[in-house]
Formats: sequence, structure tokens, C-alpha cells
Amino acid sequence: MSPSPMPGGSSSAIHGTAAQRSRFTYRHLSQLASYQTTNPLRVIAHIDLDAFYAQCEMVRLGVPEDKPLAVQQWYAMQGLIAINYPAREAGIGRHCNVTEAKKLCPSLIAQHVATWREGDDKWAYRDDAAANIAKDKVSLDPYRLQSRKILSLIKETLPPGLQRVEKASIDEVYLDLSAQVHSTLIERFPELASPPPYDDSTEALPLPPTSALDWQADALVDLDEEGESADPDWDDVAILVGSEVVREIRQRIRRDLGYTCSAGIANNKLLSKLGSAFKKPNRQTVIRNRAVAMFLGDFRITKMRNLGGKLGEQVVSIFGTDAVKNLLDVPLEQMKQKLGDETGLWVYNTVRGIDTSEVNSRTQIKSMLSAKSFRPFIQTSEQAFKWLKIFAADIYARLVEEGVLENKRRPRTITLHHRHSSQTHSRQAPIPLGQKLSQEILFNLAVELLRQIMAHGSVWPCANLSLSVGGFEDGIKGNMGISSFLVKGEDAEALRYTTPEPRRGSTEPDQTSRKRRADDGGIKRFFSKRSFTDDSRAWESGDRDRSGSPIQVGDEHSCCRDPWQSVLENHGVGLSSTSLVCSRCNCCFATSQDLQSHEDWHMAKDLQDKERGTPAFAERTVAPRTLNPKERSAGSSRRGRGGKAERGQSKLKFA
Ligand code: TTP
Ligand code: CA
Ligand code: CA
Repeated sequence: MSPSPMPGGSSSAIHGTAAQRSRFTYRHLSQLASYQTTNPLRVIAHIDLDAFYAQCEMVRLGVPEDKPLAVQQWYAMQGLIAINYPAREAGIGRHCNVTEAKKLCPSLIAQHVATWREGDDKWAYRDDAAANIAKDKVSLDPYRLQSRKILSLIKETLPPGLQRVEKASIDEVYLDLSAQVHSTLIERFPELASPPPYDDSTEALPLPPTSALDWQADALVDLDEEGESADPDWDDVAILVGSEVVREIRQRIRRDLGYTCSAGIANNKLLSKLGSAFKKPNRQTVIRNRAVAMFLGDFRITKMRNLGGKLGEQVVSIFGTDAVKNLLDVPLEQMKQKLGDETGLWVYNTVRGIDTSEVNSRTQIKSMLSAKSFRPFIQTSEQAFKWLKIFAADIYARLVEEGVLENKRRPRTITLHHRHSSQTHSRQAPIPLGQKLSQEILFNLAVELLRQIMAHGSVWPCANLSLSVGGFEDGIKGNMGISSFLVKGEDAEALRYTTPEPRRGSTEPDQTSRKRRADDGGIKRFFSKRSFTDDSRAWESGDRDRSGSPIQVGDEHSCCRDPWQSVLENHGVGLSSTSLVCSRCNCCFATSQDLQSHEDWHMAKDLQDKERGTPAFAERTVAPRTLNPKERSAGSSRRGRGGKAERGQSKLKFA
């Protein structure tokens, strides 16, 4: 990427006498190069695709940008899962089903997601998918493919060796731009490369050049006059360089792939994520250090990362307010006293916009799951085998993405869960080493596991099947001797080994996992695995939670109260009242069948989590609620639509 010259920013313009030095030191500057996470000069970006699945369909179908389009999943049960911005203009939201949406906007294109179909071994776009919930299973492969292309383009745009990219969900990434910004600063201001006076890295830097910073089209967060009157410092320059990088990435994504996205650029992940949602669509928002207090002042704490769930509710009930600006008055000691040391400190920092979590490009998934709930139930092994074939194909495609073909990573175990009336049976086997992993191997193992379950007793009708692989290991490096091709030890046991049967009709964790849960104190206990404030979305294999674990994939029942509710709330919409509420997550359902399917999903998820020894997600205790009109308008105004002239476009004049 060729750096554009800093406006008026020739190196000779650097100034600053002994009395006028920067607030930052040579050490701060050098810490940029090593991605030091507490560095005040650090530059983090969050990029989130606008209406992602909807844009994927528009690009695929060649639909013009101004045409309303929504992506549909089944007919009424889950309604619309992605709505493009022209359709949102017509008042369509995720709460609508297709009929309601078409009433609001007769020209709406409602495109159903691609599906796998019982008996077929490829996913496809099908005109009759919406009515075939029983025979079809959603495939997110088309969206994963686009997601991969976008990710590759981002990596290509960033300089090799100076990039750190974390895929946070199917449609978002975090970038730590610090090292790249460091190199650009040194290039544009060579004086910065000279050793510090007296070789003392704690010496202050000279001030940046006497020029205005050109913020171009970025949405600078407003500041009061006092905030703007202070001279710009190197943190402002660093974030501006980061913002240029992000602008170029966004332009390339648009030009080469046809997608618009929004971005936030700030000092950390917490703020950059709030920034990317601040002005959607197709905008980027810069939150300079000097603007943080002002920016966060109007937020409600429950809208912040990791505070959308139980912890946020607890904070609100303890301190009697959800306004960040009021929580700033709570002293650290009091936070710690009420919430515990670790959590208290974390909340105290969060309301101040302090976050030192790193952008982790090494996040790796730990398991993958493919599942289907059957309504009507399936009755024969032939039917089950057809589904196992689909699961094997689905998982294999995702394994290829993880680098299984290049032997980068490979799973070591495969597990099948089978639900018959109120009983769930599970069988697990190691995946033999020594052969290249293939769809057929996975399928054969799955069939063998099902046979074992069938040998155990009555299994039909079957309400739910799920196949998962786990125990990922890095690929074998170096020469593989003949011995590595001989299946031995644990692997030789592959098809004989079975996991202990869970208690019949029970989803209770065993003693070990229960103990692990009890030990899992501290702040992590609050973080919902599927918390949508963290936005580690549940909709695809690459999605990870904070601990790097994958979340439910590709199942129709990937909906639970936490994500849906918070998303609806984000869009200023309340849930309609219904008596069918899941007791685990308070998700609402229109029919008892839908509720039953959803409970099956919980069960499969529990079983999968049990293998990992982690809770499915923090249980929610609050009933669904409808936002009042005030909250609704607060929610929607926060998401602003641009248009308004931005303050501070070229405001930062040097004295
Ligand atoms: P989001 O990034 O939350 O939403 P979005 O990209 O559709 O819209 P925005 O412009 O506001 O970012 O989710 C990314 C994709 O994940 C979305 O396009 C479809 C899928 N998804 C679901 O399938 N169900 C859901 O409830 C949500 C929230 C998303
Ligand atoms: Ca998005
Ligand atoms: Ca997203």
C-alpha cells in the first residue's frame, strides 16, 4: 500500500521545543511495532460488512444496490435473517416474516438461503426451500465463501509481515494496525527514527507537524470546544494513518468484490467495535482518544461488548442505572466490592473505554458441529444415513477451510448424538491417523457410530441427529515414517471405543463438567458464549466465542433469546408476546413444534459443550421485553445514518 503524504506533513515540519513536547515518549512509539496492548498510540480497527447475507445474494444475483432485498430462512419460523438497507428504509426488520415484509415493500426480493436436501449430496439454491424445513438443512457455504474472499483481500491489502488480522465472525474482522502505522510514521517523519535524546526512551517525542489533519470523509466523533482546542498529538496522527488504511481496504472490497462495509478505528477492540456500528452503512468512524469520554457518555452499558447479558443486568440492578455516564461516578473500590475484584475492575475499565485485549490472529476453532432436528421424526436408518452424508459433507467443507488438506490442522475425534423420544444416545470415536481425511471417512465413521447406537436398543423415530468433530491438533510436521501409517494404540480402538452413555432422558452435565463449571469463577462466567454484544456470531463455522470455541453451526435452531433479542433491541424492536417461551434462554416460539426443535438444539449444544467442559452459554433469567418508544428512538438514533455534516473534518489545526 503506498502511503499518501501527510497533508503538509514534510518531516521538516516536525517541531517542538523543550517546552512543547508530545505527551508520548519514544518508548510509546517503539511499542507500536511490537503490538503492545497498553500502548496509548495503538491503532485497532473493526470492519463489519453491511447487511452481509443480503449483500452476498445481491452480488450473486446481480441485484442493483438500490433494490430492496432480504434473506429468508424458512417461511414463518425464523423470518428474515438479513435485510439490506433499501429494505430497512421501508421499515422491514428481522422481526418481519416474508408476508409482512412484502406488505411493507411489494418490490422486495426475498431470497431463501441455500439448503442441503435429504438424499442430495450438494447444497443448492432451491425455489421450494422455504416450504421444506423438514427435508432441508440450511447451508451457509455461499456466505462462508464470500467471507473468505473478503478476508483474503484484506490480508492482501495489508503489508505482509506488518499485519495482525482476527476473524471475529462471518462478516467481521479486527485489525491491529499498530505495526503498519509505526512503519508509516517513521517513513513520513524520519526524525522519529533517530534515537531518543540521551538514549532515554522515556523522553517525550517532539510534537507532530504544524498542519491540519485531513480527516476526509471519516465520521469523527464530536468533541466539545475544549477537546478540539488542544493541539493534535501523535495519537491523533496514528489514528489518522490507521483510518487511511481502513479507507483503502473498504474501497478495495467495494471495487473488487462489490461489498460495502462499515468500520471503527480507535485505540482498542471495545471502541473500534462500537465505532463500526455507529454510522452504518458504508461509513467509517474514528474515535480519537480525546473523544472517548464524549463518545461513550451517551451509551447504555447493556449495549457494550460482553454487557448485553447477565453481567449488564447485574450492573444495572446494583447501581440503579444503565447510563455509562452515571456509572463513571462509581469508584473502583465500590465496583470491586459489589462485583468482585476481577469483574469490578473490568466494568470500571469498560465504561471508560479501556480495553487491552489483543487482536488474536491465531484463534483456532476447537470443534465443528452439523445437526438437524426432524419434524416429522425420521423413521429409518436409510433416512438417517442420508443425513449423515450431508453432515459429513458439511463438516468436511469446513475442515478444508481450516487447512485439513494441507495437513495444517485435523480433528482427532468424531461424535454422534441421537435423540429418540426423551432419550439421547451418544457415541464417540477417534479419527484414525495415517490416511488423508475425506468426506467418506467421516461418513463411514458416522455410520459406524449410528450402528453402535442402533445396536444398543430402540432408536426410531429419531427427533434429532448431530455429528461433531473435535480435539483439533496441528498437522504432523517433517517426515512421516512408515509407523505413522500404521494404525495403533488409541486409533486401533477407533471403532471399538465409545463414550459413556449419558443418563437417559437427561441433559445434566456429569460430575466432572459440573465441577469445572463451579470452578469457572471470575468474569468469564458472565460472558455468554453466544452473546451478540460480543458479536461472535453463531451463524457459521468460523465463528468463535471469546475462548476461541466454535459456536453452533448451520443448524436451523441457531436462534436463542440472547442473540435474537439483543439484535431486535438493537434495531429498536420488541418481541411479540407469546406463551411459548424456552425456559433456558427465553426465546419465544410460535408453535410448540418450534419450541421442541429449539430445545433439541439446546440439548445438542449441551452435549457438545459437555465434551469441551464448558457451559453452553450463561443462562438468562430475564423475560423478553418490549422496548418503550423512548428506548426505541434512542436505539435508532444511535445508529445514525450519516448525512449530517460531520464536525471536525479538518479541525485539528496546529497552533
Ligand atoms: P450482522 O452483522 O449482525 O448483521 P448484518 O450484516 O445483516 O447487518 P448490519 O449492516 O447491521 O451489520 O450479522 C451478519 C449476518 O449474520 C447477517 O447478514 C445474517 C446472519 N445473522 C443471522 O442469520 N441471524 C441473526 O439473528 C443475525 C443477527 C445475523
Ligand atoms: Ca454486519
Ligand atoms: Ca457482524
